[in-house]
Amino acid sequence: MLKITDARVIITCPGRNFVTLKIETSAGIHGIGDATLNGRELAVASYLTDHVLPTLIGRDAQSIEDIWQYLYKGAYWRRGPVTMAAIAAVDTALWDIKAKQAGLPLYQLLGGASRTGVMVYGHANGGTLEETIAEAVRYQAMGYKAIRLQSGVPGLASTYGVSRDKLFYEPADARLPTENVWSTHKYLPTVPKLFEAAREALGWDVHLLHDVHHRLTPIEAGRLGKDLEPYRPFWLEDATPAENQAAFRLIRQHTTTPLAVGEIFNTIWDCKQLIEEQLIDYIRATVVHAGGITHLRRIASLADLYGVKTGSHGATDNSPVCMGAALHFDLWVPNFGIQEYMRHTPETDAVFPHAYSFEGGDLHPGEAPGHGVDIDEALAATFPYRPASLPVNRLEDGTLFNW
Ligand code: EZ4
Ligand code: CO
Repeated sequence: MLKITDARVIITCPGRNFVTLKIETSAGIHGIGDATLNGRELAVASYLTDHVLPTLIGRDAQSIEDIWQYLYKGAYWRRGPVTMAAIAAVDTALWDIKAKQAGLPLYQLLGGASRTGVMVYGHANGGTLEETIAEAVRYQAMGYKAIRLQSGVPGLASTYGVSRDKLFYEPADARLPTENVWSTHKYLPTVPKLFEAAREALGWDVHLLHDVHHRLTPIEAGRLGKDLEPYRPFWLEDATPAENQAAFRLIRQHTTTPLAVGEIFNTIWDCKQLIEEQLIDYIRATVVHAGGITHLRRIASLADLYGVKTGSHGATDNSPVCMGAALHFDLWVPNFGIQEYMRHTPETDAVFPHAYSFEGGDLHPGEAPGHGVDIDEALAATFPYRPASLPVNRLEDGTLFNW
């Protein structure tokens, strides 16, 4: 028995907000888990502090599965991003503790390394096609084997994925939601042009990706996928909102461009049909938003049966704690595809000292016992919480649209 003696939530804003759960045990071993839900941080913090943590004190930290089931079934109100981020934080912290107790890096407990490193993709973006290509060239020079391309759309003031600060994209940039304007008609022809220019500048060895960010109808997505086929994209992400999983049938009928979806999914039920009908190629569920290592492992196992690979979300709002845990998962998972990697700022890296490192286009989780990420609480306390919201999106006539 390794008793949970204390558990608390730490909120810090070293450039952007992070919610971190720290669990302490009778043996003096502690573990941490990421609980950050971008723009809704305090809801998860309250869920943990007010409802979950009081039930954890005195429990055996070694009973990861039992605690997961207790928090999932015991809430009665199952699923949802707030609940599942809270469960993920507990689960991640408990895996951290178990691996530290064993004196092993977490990937060893999962089954050991299946590969030498975790291929990641970086984000090249710019206001214009030319700017984006120049950024992509820079990423290629840094050693990236895979690069996501996002570019501004002529005639639109702003769009998803184009940042002010090139390396460190963060869309939650204002106290209240910024309002963007969207036009599918203006956007659709720009992406094939971007990919054509990218292949010319970067060649054919590098993998190229694009995120539609839920802005197309299935038939529009089928058209875009078809137009991109000559440039062999690695994937087209979030082509259409996925509440309606069957919608992907229509996209599938029209294109061989590989499809990725799932960064906002929180359970296996969100992707069951997508996987079983082989409507997607990559599942983007991640540790912090899909119930932790324990649940993500189930999603990946289901996906493996149907030839679907993993491609976990790794934006800057997934804290280094999530990234560390995800990299152990990625190093082990048999049906690994790719891992998204948006770099954190130096301030964030200082608050979360970590064992993972980037080399030659891959990340490696390192050999430190646990998931290899910790939190410097004294430093974290110098960056107080600052409310921030994700943007909203309207069509040119004012109709509220998907962001
Ligand atoms: O918009 O993480 O692929 N990455 C993404 C991200 C998401 C943010 C939302 O918090 O789509 O940029
Ligand atoms: Co995305």
